[in-house]
Amino acid sequence: MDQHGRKVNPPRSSYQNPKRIKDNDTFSANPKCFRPSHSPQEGDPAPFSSSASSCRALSTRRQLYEKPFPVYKQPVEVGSFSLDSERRFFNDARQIRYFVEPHPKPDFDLRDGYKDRFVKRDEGVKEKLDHILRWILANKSKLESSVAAASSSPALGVDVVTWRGHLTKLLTTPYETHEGWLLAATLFRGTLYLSEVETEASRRDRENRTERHKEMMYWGYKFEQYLCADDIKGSPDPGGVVNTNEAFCTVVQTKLADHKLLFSGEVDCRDGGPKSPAAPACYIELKTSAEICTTKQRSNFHRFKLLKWWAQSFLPGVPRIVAGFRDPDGLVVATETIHISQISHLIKNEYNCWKPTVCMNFCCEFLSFVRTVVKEDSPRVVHLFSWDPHQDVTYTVHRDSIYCFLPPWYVEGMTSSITSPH
Ligand code: 0WD
Ligand code: CA
Repeated sequence: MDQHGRKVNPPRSSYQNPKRIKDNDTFSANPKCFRPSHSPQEGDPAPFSSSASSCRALSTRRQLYEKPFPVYKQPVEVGSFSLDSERRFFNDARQIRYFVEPHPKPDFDLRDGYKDRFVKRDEGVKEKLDHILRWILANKSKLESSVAAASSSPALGVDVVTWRGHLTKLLTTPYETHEGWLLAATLFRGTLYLSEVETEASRRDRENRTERHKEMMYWGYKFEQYLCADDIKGSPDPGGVVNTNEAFCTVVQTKLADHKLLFSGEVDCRDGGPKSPAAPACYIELKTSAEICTTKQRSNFHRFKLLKWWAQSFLPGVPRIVAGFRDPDGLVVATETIHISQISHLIKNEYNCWKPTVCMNFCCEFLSFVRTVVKEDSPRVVHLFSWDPHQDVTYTVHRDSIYCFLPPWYVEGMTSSITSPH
């Protein structure tokens, strides 16, 4: 089903009604390698081979994931939270912003304010899953009461808790040729928590960004300021300060095949119109990109940028992106609305292009792989999953290490019957 509840065909990279689609993923019996088989067996009752518990690696080869689109339930917003200008957490929507339609011929100067009206979040501070965990604790009784009725095994009623951004990285992995990733996994009270660990290469890149790159990173936030108002009837304030500590995050629940997911993602703004749909369908993702002047540039935009844009917004059920195309001096020359459901059509004439089904099947099978590997339920144990381009996903196990990421206040708050003040 799409965001409006209409039924759509599976290969169109949209959401599905799980009751209508048969989940028939199977895996090969190779004891050292966790690979999806090329030809799923209809009606196979066991998703894994009996030797799956000894799997050491997961292949990321695209061809292995060219299978029917897996069941991906329409994401449902179960809550939201805000981070203020000092990065303080609030269990409410105070930071939400409202989309204001730009002039068809905008003249936004994305460089404006870079030196004098920019407060940048300290990227050296690793927040891990902390904000999501705060939200879970603040909403613990609400989450647990919906589980009690279902009497399913994880105390929280979900199999996986993570950031949307981490899932985006998983979705794009089969097509990624430059940047690897590290994902820490901990099983706690039946729920798997996934938290990214910065790689050495990514830390080096972050610490050695050029002045030009730093300024261009600001442009995306400045574009948001030109299109967003703080109040439903307000206007954007391009003269204000851009502060990247501020965030509004949606928390959604959905299901990818048999994995119940709870994740949070930062949302740029919402449609505040009287006919706007309920969240997450009212949300709008804002993006900037270099203006497209040649067919080669158009092809690259389709093949590389739209993959990331699609993955990021498809996951939480955000239906549209408003893109600002800018010249090399940071002047926005055009804006365009891109509907997520149309992206698969936009790219279909590109040779050797990415496929939504490969992204979703890989993510699904990565989660199944993690499930077969991580058996010990303890906040003190971290399985560190590691991937580099052109390699398989592998892992190492760490006990009481620097990789532990579930904080004591969360472990205690979840274990006690009294709701924590965090
Ligand atoms: O600890 C970590 N390794 C990460 C933490 C990695 C990714 C995100 N985060 C946190 C950040 O605190 C951020 O507030 O998650 C929040 C956003 O989560 P997300 O929605 O799961 O992340 P993602 O989809 O990668 O990014 C969404 C937006 C970005 O928009 P664009 O249009 O550029 O994709 O969140 C912003 C950015 O505006 N963003 C961040 N803001 C501050 N710090 C960060 C970050 N590290 N990453 C993305
Ligand atoms: Ca954005």
